[in-house]
Amino acid sequence: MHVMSDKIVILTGAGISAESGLGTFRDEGGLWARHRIEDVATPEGFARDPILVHEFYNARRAQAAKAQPNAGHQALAQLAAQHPGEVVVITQNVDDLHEKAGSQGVIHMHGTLSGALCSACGHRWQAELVMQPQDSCPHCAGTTTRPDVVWFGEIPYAMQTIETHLAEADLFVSIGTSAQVYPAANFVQAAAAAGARTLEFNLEPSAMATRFDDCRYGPASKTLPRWVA
Ligand code: BJW
Repeated sequence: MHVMSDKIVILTGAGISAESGLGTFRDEGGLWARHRIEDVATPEGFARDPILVHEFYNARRAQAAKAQPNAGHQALAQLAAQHPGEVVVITQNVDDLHEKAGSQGVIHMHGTLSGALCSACGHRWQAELVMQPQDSCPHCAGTTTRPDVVWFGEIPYAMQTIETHLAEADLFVSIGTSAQVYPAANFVQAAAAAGARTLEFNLEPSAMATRFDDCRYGPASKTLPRWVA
């Protein structure tokens, strides 16, 4: 990477995992073309039909377990190795491909497929590969177990930590996100307001493309290794 920066804050979205075989949400043929958001990605949908929601996430958990990181994930892990202590990865993704590539301390603002959450007491634990609503909570024995992911209308994880990172960023990089979902879509503005340079990687301009200082278009498995080299 040619730009010397003190703190590099990276936001990733579904596009970085697309070339690992995990579907995006809003691209043609994406998850939201085949499933109704209200049914599978809201607390109300889960309350109406928990079995349907578990089927949706069980299938994605099985797919993610088999997936391997691509050159884009690997480039970000390499970047962190080249700049020790200076790179923060915030992901909207619920897969673990950044970790499989060697990234550490990844902030999963929309939760993880590997987590289970008790709707009754809020306890969290490691999910089985196949989850069911009647799975018993190890803390309160409640039987309203859900995937530990953030649905519409819920508050994403680690927001205070993220706000601090954005305020301290010298370079903010957004990768493979359509920037249609808040609060992540606003991170570019927060980082720019705090004085960071901003850079977007995507196949095409995102909804926030005009807010970035610089944009690189193409598959992340090609553009990121080129950037990091
Ligand atoms: C490639 C590529 C390749 C493809 N290389 N690129 C009205 C106005 C403003 C806000 C709201 C509003 N009404 C409601 C809201 C809030 C709402 C919201 O944003 N709604 C919008 C629809 C308008 N947001 C919320 O409810 C959030 N909570 C919240 O706001 O709480 C209030 C609060 C916040 C902060 C502090 C205090 C209070 C929660 C949002 C939860 C989102 N959950 C999901 C599901 C997670 C679990 C799961 O995975 O199932 O998160 S929805 C889904 O969208 C998932 C994703 O993380 C998220 C973003 O999607 P992403 O990653 O951008 O994917 P795509 O498919 O959209 O885009 C892929 C991109 O990759 C494309 O651009 C491609 O071009 C590109 N690409 N291949 C590079 N090879």
